[in-house]
Amino acid sequence: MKAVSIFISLLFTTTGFVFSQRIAPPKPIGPIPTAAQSRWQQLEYYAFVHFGMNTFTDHEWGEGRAPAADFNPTQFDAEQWARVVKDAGMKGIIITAKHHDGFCLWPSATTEYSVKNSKWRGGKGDVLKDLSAACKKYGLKFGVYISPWDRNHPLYGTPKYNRIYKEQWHEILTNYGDVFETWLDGANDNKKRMVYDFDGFFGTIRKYQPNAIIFSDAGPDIRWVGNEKGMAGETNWATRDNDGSFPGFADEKALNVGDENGTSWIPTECDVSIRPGWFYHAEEDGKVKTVVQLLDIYYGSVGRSCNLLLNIGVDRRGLVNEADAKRLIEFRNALNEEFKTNLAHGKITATNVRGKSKAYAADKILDGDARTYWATDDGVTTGSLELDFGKDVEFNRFMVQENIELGQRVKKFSVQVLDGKGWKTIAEQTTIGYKRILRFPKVRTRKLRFVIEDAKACPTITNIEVFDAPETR
Ligand code: FUL
Repeated sequence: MKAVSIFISLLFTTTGFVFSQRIAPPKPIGPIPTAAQSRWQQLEYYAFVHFGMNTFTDHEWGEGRAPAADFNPTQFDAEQWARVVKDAGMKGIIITAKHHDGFCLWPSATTEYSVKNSKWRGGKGDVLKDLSAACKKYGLKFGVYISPWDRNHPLYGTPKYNRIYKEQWHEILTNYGDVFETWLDGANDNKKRMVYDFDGFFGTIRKYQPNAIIFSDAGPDIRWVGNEKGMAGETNWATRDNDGSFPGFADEKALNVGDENGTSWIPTECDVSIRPGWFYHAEEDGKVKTVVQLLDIYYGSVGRSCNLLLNIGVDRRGLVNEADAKRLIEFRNALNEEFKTNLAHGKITATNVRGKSKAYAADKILDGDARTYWATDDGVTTGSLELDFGKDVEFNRFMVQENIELGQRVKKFSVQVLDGKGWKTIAEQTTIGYKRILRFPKVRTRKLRFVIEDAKACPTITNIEVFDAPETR
């Protein structure tokens, strides 16, 4: 009896209530995100902070020889970082707790090369303690990068170092509350060619914080985008063939676009710095990226289904420099202008609706609910939605989202508008994924068509929005 009732539901139609069979949702296709990956994807935009011994030696890659004592920020204030990041609309901070020079920003028991032997706060300071507390206070996620490459540790280059590195993760993941993302690269010493125990590293992270996302160029949870410019491929599959991959041997081209038929769900993260360098250098105060450059990065990352990890090099005072803070707020204001008013309202129809059911009807993409979606019948991999605004509207941005919980499906789509002579294609693209945003010259029209030209399986589209962004950019 129970089994039957699951399949029977009430459907409301214009003619009244009718009994109807519930139409089963599409079956997932290919790999799909874990709950942690889905939560991560929704963060979209968060901060990287490069801060450490390099800040005081003016280096990018310190050799691990500068005396620990030299780390001495004069006005260190993690809450100032958190306020700037929060006001900038970013969702969290990932800190370089240890860069290649091996200097630890927390008083690790694994080395003498840390804040405990610095002049800062008489050796009693702990950057991770202050920062994790500040993130908590401001409702931000807290994440950590520790470099496997360690140019200071005496055991580096021997198998014993793998234990040291795992112990460093253990300390970090058990002393500072929730860590949303752990970040590591495969950087290595050219001469020592340390053999890293990556499986052991990942296992340690999983053991102490199973919900933390693990970043490296080879995953396992999220992948590098293949460049440090903040630019995902125009085609960007969250799926990836990852067999045999390990951090440090990145196929940059393949990482940039993913693999259409990849066997793992490993979405992309775009790491890019707001200045030329990752660490703070006073001579770069005039080289902070412009709002226009940051918008290009936003469209090249978030606009291509990639999360944006925008780096700030905190300065020698231990503060986000005024020049960066100002630009981050200007960028936030610009984004607010870009996406001020969603103009996608009106009457919407579809060429095909799954089982003719209201549960998958075209209007599900206008309801602002990420859980509902328009879907077609199984096997129907092309089709379109037509939106009648009811009056002429002007716009130059188009946003579309797939229901990635059922796998990434769309391979090719286009956007058309009705002008005096008929339907005109204003944009054509390939993948969608979690979110795709297109920019094009302003159009004026009463009707818009969103056309799926090709998909791996029946499309599942959760959301469409259009915006009229300022023309000055
Ligand atoms: C790379 C490092 O070598 C750079 O210095 C920087 O930290 C960047 C984010 O990751 O692997």
